[in-house]
Amino acid sequence: MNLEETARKIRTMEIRGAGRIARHAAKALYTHSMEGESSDLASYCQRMNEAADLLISTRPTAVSLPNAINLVMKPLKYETDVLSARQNLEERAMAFVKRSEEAVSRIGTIGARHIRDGDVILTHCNSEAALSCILKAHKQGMNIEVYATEVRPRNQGHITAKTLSDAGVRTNFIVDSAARYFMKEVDLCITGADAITVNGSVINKIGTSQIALAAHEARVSFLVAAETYKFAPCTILGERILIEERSPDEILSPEMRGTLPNVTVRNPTFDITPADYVDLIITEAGVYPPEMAYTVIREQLHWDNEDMISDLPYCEEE
Ligand code: RUB
Repeated sequence: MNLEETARKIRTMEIRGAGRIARHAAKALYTHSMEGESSDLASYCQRMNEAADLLISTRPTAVSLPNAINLVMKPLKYETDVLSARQNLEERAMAFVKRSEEAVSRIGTIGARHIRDGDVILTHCNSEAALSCILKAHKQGMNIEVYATEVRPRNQGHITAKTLSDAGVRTNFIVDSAARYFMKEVDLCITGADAITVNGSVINKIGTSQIALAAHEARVSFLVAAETYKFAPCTILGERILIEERSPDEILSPEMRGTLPNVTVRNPTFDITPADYVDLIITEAGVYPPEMAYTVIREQLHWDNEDMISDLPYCEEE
């Protein structure tokens, strides 16, 4: 898949989910580097910077995207010749893809330790990292049952239900608004994350914060499964994560909206769950309470590198 095709598919959500978006962006940079004809370093850098900008512009919330691009692109500025620049960038891109795949698998192993035989688990949206924990527990022979939400308006819950069903996991498929109703039957909630701020707030699919609130009220644990590259270094500098708002067409057709002249349809794609409602964040580097987000950013993302701080272009004001 070339750069433009990847960018289009991320924008239209054919490629979706924070981890997948990051891996596809890294692969697109790899392909773009391989396919290019730049004979000098300056034109190669310009070409790759334009590619990075295009990828960054596709979706604004998942921090995995700028973090992946950052990891692949940033060392370019220290290169002195085009041949090694290309080779090193391509190696970094493929290393990121490998690291990301391994992280999801490792999160499954670590996350399964927090699931007990007989647990009923609620999950929201379609998260590879959250599913990795659930599927690992199932593979280990635990008798678990899952509540999977529908996830209006894009119905990502259908993918989750299909994955769980194919794996033989007993699954209840519910509308989003039924989450609180069923919470009394749930032992544990596990969701993924698109971004985690320095104060431990979790940005994930719209509706996540309501589920966390219902879990808190029912004294049900709320765990977040997320690779370390979902943590947002820019939030250390006080920046906020931009919450994507998608087209109202995803909720009501233009024809239907035409009959409702006084109605504005709002379609925020993600919401923010404050750290108070998150019990634990499961990463490939181990589990952390949300209060330790700063440590994760510092130790796992090496944020204190001057360059990284000085020109982080990837977070915008809410
Ligand atoms: C996907 C979503 C997922 C996170 C984590 O939203 O909110 O829960 O991205 O997923 P969308 P993963 O469908 O709008 O991209 O664990 O797979 O990275």
